Amino acid sequence: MTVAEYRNYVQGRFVTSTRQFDDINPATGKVAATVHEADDALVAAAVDAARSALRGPWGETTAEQRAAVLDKIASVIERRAEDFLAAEVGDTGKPAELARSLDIPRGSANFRTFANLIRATGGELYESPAPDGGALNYTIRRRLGVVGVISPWNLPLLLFTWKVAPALACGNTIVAKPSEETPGSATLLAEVMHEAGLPAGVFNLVHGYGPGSAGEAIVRSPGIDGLTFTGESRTGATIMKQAAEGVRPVSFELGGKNAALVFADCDFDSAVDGVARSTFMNTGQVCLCTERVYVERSIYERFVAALGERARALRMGDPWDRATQLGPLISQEHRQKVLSYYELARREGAEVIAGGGVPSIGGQNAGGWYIEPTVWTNLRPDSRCQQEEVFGPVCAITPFDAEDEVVELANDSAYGLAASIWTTNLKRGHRLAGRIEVGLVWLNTWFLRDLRTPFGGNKLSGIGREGGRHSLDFYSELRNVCVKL
Ligand code: NAD
Ligand code: 6OD
Repeated sequence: MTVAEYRNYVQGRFVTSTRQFDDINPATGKVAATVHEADDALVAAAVDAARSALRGPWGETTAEQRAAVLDKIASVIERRAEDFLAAEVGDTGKPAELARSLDIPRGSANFRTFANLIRATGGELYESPAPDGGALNYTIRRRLGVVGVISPWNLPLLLFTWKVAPALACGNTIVAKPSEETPGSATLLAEVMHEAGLPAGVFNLVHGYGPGSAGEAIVRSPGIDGLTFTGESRTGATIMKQAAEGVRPVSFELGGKNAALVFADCDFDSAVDGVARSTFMNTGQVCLCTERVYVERSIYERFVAALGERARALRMGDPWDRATQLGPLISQEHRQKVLSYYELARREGAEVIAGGGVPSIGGQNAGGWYIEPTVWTNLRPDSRCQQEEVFGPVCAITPFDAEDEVVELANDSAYGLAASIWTTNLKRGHRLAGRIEVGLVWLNTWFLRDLRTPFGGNKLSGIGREGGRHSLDFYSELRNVCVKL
């Protein structure tokens, strides 16, 4: 098996370093690549390169010119889709079918969306009263500067490009770090940037870990004008403290402990399908995944049986096998964490309806970090398993009797990212959408995205919104010009 080599990309050149670490394929437990870790000096060089590039031709580009570059990047991603697929599946072990239908198309769609948006975005204009005549106030949009992008491992290409694309659309330059677990698709993206003719220094990629490594070096660098981060809430809190130095803006997409509310009048089969997908997709490693399911009592027993059945039927194994529905967890360490919740749930009195352990997988995937999809009942609302984000293929089901009661249960969380409501009573659906303390509500569906809509969370789940013009508002600053007429 060939072991790939992932290098940093600084000032338009691929750069090695003296320190390297292994990138493990979670579906086999074997080394997939060697990654060159950027030290403080290389991160500083990347920040310098990004700052100089702001003063170069990129700083003078029009929105139309940048949109054309973004479209070109999208086209190259589409042409190299199979390379991205191999990198993404090799780094995450997720089923190739999932990456083919979700992660890879979103990589290019993120660039196309923000290309179209920046072309169409205008400013505000006010005709204002003023002594001796009037005044005209208008806004112009100017880039934020050098943007630090730090992203997680669960949807590597999707989440990385979700931030890189709007940052470029607004005319910024970038120093970006993908997760140490999933450096592959970001490295390919650097090749794409090179091929698309992005001027040297506009996009810089550094590899490494968080604390004491490239992540912390980006955050601490005074040359970074704004930070956009997706990852754990705890990491967000650490980054926020460091970003306070220099009063730099942050955009945070953080953890979740998302609820599904299932009413007796739902379309039963599609609710079971939807909750199963929202619990188990990507082996539960999506920030939007459902971990708490509240089901109206009259259909509770039937729902528990049906979801348990779904969990037991899921096929795990080789990500390249079309029959595989569930990949491994990202790492041995993460599997240990999820298994510790499986143990804790038992101590907290859970009844284990399905799963709860490690499956036996043979062949070349015997060393992968697979785990059984799991369904719990009988957990108290204040139990740790109902309050803490597990980030694995698991949910707890709880019965409810009344609408007010389920709203209170859903809102009993330190997180506030997403919720899904399953009911054919649309009046009730709209009413509840306004009462649940989250940034995203899906009614009779889940993870159906329009990239123009605001995306983000409340409480521990984040700060700010990205998506559509909300991304442009973070990655640029508005300047008001007042003209006395
Ligand atoms: P993580 O916070 O451990 O790491 C995310 C990134 O931050 C990685 O690149 C890591 O190297 C870096 N990092 C870690 N500590 C750092 C520090 N002190 N300074 C600078 N960089 C640092 O998160 P993860 O385990 O990669 O991802 C899983 C988490 O991300 C889950 O909590 C999940 O809910 C959350 N997430 C949220 C969203 C969202 O949109 N809200 C999307 C995806 C994932
Ligand atoms: O769809 C998106 O734009 C997005 N940011 C999804 C986040 C998923 C979390 O894991």
